[in-house]
Amino acid sequence: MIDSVAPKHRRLWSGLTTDAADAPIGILGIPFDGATSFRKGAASAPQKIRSLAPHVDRVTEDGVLLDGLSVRDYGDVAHDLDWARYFASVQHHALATLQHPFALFLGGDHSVTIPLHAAFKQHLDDTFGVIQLDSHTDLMPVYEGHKWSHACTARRALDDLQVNLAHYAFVGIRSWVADELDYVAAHPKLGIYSARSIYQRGIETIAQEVVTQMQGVAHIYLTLDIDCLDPAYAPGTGTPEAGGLTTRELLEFLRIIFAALPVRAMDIVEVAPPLDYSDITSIAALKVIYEVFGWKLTARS
Ligand SMILES: [Mn+2]
Repeated sequence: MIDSVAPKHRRLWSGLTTDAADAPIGILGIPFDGATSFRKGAASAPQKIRSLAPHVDRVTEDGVLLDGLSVRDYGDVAHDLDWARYFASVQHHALATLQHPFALFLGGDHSVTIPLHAAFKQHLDDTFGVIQLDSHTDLMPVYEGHKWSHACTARRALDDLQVNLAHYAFVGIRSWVADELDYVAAHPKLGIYSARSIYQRGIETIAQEVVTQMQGVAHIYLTLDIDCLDPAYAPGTGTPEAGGLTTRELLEFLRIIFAALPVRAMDIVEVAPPLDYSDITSIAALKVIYEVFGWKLTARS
């Protein structure tokens, strides 16, 4: 009889899950942190975030009831010690997830975005724009001997997938590898929105500038490296950088972007539960996810 008193939402994704092929949202976990340069732990993020979801009811912060929304969770891409084979598997499973009108991917370190971007391009059979929330630009051609380092993610999209420089926006930047400065100086069309510019001019102004930059882009992929947040708001991440965004600023930025632009796919990467305190970082990711659910639901109705 215990079951009868358990709230309805004490289930995966607060009871919103379905097996329906036409669910508005598809979810895929990529528990991989083999490409991190500093501290590991991101591999356990998908399961940690899922485990926290049943503690949240199916309501957004503005009181939007999510009962009209369903999500299909494909689980996690199974581990494989062969890196190339693993990324091929990620791309394959991402293609299935992208059959849904909106795809949400849970990393993993930021290298997992490399096969996710490849899947997005393959699915669209078209080019796309990228909004990268991050303290780092990840613009290294090679890092620590590998082109698939999490420090190379943006460069893979620009060099290998021919994403238009003018359709790539970096938001929250405050840390560089010295070599990246030369690349940015030589490619002024890239949109660089520093953490300092957000502090000085306000997140809404910066969000509007990103909307202007992306005007006319038909498909947008949003990659959210949780280290865009200040370590006070997201201590559980492999390469934290002081001086970042608040969780409130992140939510307000995303609210403007999702209202104005065709974001078709999104990942949340670099959440590292073993490095976290009191699950602050996973809870921030979960907050973002439920707000995204709400924006996608209200956009449909
Ligand atoms: Mn980063």
